Amino acid sequence: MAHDQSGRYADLTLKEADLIAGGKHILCAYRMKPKAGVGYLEAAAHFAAESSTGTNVEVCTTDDFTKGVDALVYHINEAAEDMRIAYPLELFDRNITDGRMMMVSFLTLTIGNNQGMGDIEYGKLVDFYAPPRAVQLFDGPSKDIADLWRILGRPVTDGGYICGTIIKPKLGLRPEPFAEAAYQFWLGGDFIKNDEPQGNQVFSPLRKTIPLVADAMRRAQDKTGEAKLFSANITADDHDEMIARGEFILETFGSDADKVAFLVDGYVGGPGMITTARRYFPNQYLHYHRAGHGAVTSPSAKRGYTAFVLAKMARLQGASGIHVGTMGYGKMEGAADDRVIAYMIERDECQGPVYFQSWHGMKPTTPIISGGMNALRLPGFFQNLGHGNVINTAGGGAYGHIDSPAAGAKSLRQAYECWKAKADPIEWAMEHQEFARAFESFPQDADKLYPGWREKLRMPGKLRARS
Ligand code: CAP
Ligand code: MG
Repeated sequence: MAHDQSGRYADLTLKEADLIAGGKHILCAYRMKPKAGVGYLEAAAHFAAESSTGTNVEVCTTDDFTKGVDALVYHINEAAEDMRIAYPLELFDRNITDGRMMMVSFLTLTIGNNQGMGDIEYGKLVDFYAPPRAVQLFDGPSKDIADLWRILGRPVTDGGYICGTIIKPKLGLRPEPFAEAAYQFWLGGDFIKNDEPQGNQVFSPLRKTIPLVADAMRRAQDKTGEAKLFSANITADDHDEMIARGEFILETFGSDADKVAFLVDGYVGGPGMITTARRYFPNQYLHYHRAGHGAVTSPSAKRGYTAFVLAKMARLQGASGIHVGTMGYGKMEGAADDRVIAYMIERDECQGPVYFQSWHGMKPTTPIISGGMNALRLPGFFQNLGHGNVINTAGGGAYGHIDSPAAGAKSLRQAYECWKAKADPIEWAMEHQEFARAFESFPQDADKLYPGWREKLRMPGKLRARS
């Protein structure tokens, strides 16, 4: 067991407001519980020591300067498991090439060794505050949703709902059926992403699939007269492999390369992959997919960090968009008040669960709404969020529509328009065929969300929607 270091690594007289006004610390709020028998402040101080300048004992090499950069516990509330630590900015590693901060260093300190300490039951990062200097020292996004709205020919503020899908099945399509699935959706929708495991499988080599997708995009644009968007997965272990994929994709899309986003699996891949994409391809929209994050962000996981923290880190790193879940309306874990995740990344200032954060003009990160969504679930989702300036990708919701992927896409857009018009969804369905057919495509959802829909939509003479 560590000796009590609270004399050095805790100062409960420090005021949060003063630390924020000083601008010299990153503040972190944890839900922390010590192991049985360990005092709360003692555990907290050891946590701060291990996360900054210390270890479990005093070391003789420590000098006065070292002590000046200690992380300090400045607030504890044992009953609420609330522990807050101030990390001096000097603790964080900076690039030798350009002096900027790096997210790996933030992670290594704030949720590094402290995640496995013997005297800590658990410690989960629930919020952090980045002072103006730290916001300046992260890349932030280079492209944002306004760039996509511009390509789609829409207003660059409040350009509205971007209707998207994920090519499904998740794996197992060869190049031709893959490109055909893309074409069929683009006849009705705006945006397609690779599903996160799709890359260069032997049955669907990237060098064969991507040219067919580029051709499908061109044909869909010709047919509809509308611009289309594709988010291509360039996730790979190797930096050079990511660049090779990205360059091949841009070259292949040629004059449509501006319509390509790059998808990177930032949780499994880590900040290095996100920064590779952000810095090497600054002209492309960077799509942060977070597969695997539930291992640490799930409310059932007591360690790690929350989905809110993940999203906030993603904006600092430069993600143009990140998945934020469906706030309880889709298939993935989530709750209505996950709204704050979206608000934090899209606004210039926002109150988080603990800290009020200003972004000082850093570009926004788009909330990407995905996971079990379909046209029937969208009106409630928009009602909860309060706006529709998002990218929504619905795989099952598009390819599961009984008429066609294009009809699935149209049903999604009609759902957005229904919410915008503040219309009753069943009434709306009577006037909008694809939306009406979504009720028949997803009858379990329809029964749950719109009881009585069968009678209302199918009563003889009442189904005004064309069939
Ligand atoms: C959705 C999805 C996304 C999830 C990830 C999937 O497909 O493609 O990866 O949305 O979760 O594989 O599940 P469906 P999150 O539309 O068919 O459900 O967005 O919460 O990170
Ligand atoms: Mg997926």
